[in-house]
Amino acid sequence: MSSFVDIVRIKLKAGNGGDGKVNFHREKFVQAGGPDGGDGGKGGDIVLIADPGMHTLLDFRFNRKFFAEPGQMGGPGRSNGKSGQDLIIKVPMGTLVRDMNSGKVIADIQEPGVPRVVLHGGRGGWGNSHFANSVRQAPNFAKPGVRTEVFDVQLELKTIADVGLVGFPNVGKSTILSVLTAAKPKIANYHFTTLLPNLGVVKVRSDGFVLADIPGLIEGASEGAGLGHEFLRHVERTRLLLHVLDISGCEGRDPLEDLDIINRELAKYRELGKKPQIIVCNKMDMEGAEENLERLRDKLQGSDALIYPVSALTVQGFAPLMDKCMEMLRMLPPVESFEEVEGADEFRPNEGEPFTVRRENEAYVVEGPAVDGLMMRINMDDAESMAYFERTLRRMGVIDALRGKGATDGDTVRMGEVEFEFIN
Ligand SMILES: Nc1nc2c(ncn2[C@@H]2O[C@H](COP(=O)(O)OP(=O)(O)OP(=O)(O)O)[C@@H](O)[C@H]2O)c(=O)[nH]1
Ligand SMILES: [Mg+2]
Repeated sequence: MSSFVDIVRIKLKAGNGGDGKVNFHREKFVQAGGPDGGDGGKGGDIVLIADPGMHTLLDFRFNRKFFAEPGQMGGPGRSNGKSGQDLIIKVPMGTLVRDMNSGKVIADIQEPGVPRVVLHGGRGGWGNSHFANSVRQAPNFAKPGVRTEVFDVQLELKTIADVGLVGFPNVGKSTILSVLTAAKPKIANYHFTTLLPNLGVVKVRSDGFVLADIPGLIEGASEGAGLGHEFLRHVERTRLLLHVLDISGCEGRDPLEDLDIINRELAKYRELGKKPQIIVCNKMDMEGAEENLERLRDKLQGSDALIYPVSALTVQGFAPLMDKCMEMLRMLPPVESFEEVEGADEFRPNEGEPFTVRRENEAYVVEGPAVDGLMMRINMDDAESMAYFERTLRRMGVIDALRGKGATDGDTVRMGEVEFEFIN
């Protein structure tokens, strides 16, 4: 039985930005040349793209970590570091990407071949050539590149197939899948042979669609009987249903009643009753099939029900059925989209308040992404870097905010690992 995976958790990380370079131009007889350290390259993005040839998330079972390449460090002579390569991840159409931390859907991959950046690579740091000015002619510091975080995301496959085979156990759903596709599902003469959907690709001339064999449903499935909820969830993720009946009634049930029972269960589970369906009368090779087919036709006369008699044993009756599926799929919309968070393609989960100031005992604590970013870029042992630090704090409004909270000269201010005295 082919394994089927519809939810996986993976780790994603965009590439770190490359560090800026500290370098001074050197030439023969020129003692101290100007600063010419280049910038670090940008880290690679994490890009998702829908591959119409992929139908499961199986590949992700064995490969769970996707880290894009970092940007390279800047070089001398103002040469910039190479950008890290984007990491392109192929997923099946209809894959939802959910951030595990916030629980939000950050992307809903629907269209084939359209790349979606879900995590942006870190910016490269500036080389020391940027920090020269009339006063500071030999800056011996540069900025490190922006470090990126690891994200835990869940991939959920929303659409499993275009067409789903539904019906009571033992009516021949798996057998139908096996005669129409290359799939080799387990077939046996007992109920609930199939416990996970099996998928196969049906070729119809130059076109085709994905067919799913869904485990058998029973009365009460919509209330959870016989793993009903689990199975109906799979039915929900198809666009068209083939409602399979054992029209011979060889198990002693009446196929006309079977049809009503399953349709009642479908109607009770969300919107499944509204999903378009074709009635497939299987086991036409058996005794009693013709009579039951006539009864069914009589009963449904005047309705717009579509009825196709077939035999999976003798492989008869499938060509017109497949043509009808193809025709209907062309008209049917894709499975409805889930709501994405606003601007999901520009997902920047780190952005909140740039910084906050709070009092902790005798000290003032400044926290937030803007401060973290700044702390990463400065070099505490370097006077010029510290001067830059102070100017930046003023420009960002941190000094004003501290003053607003009552900080006066000599008070202790803490940022990350560092403590210093407040000077207004
Ligand atoms: N005579 C006859 N037997 C069939 C036909 N199709 C399937 N069968 C038999 O019916 C039995 C059940 O077939 P499956 O394909 O396993 O049925 P299923 O609907 O997938 O059953 P579950 O997975 O238990 O829900 C097997 O013994 C098949 O060989 C048919 O067209 N004619
Ligand atoms: Mg089966």
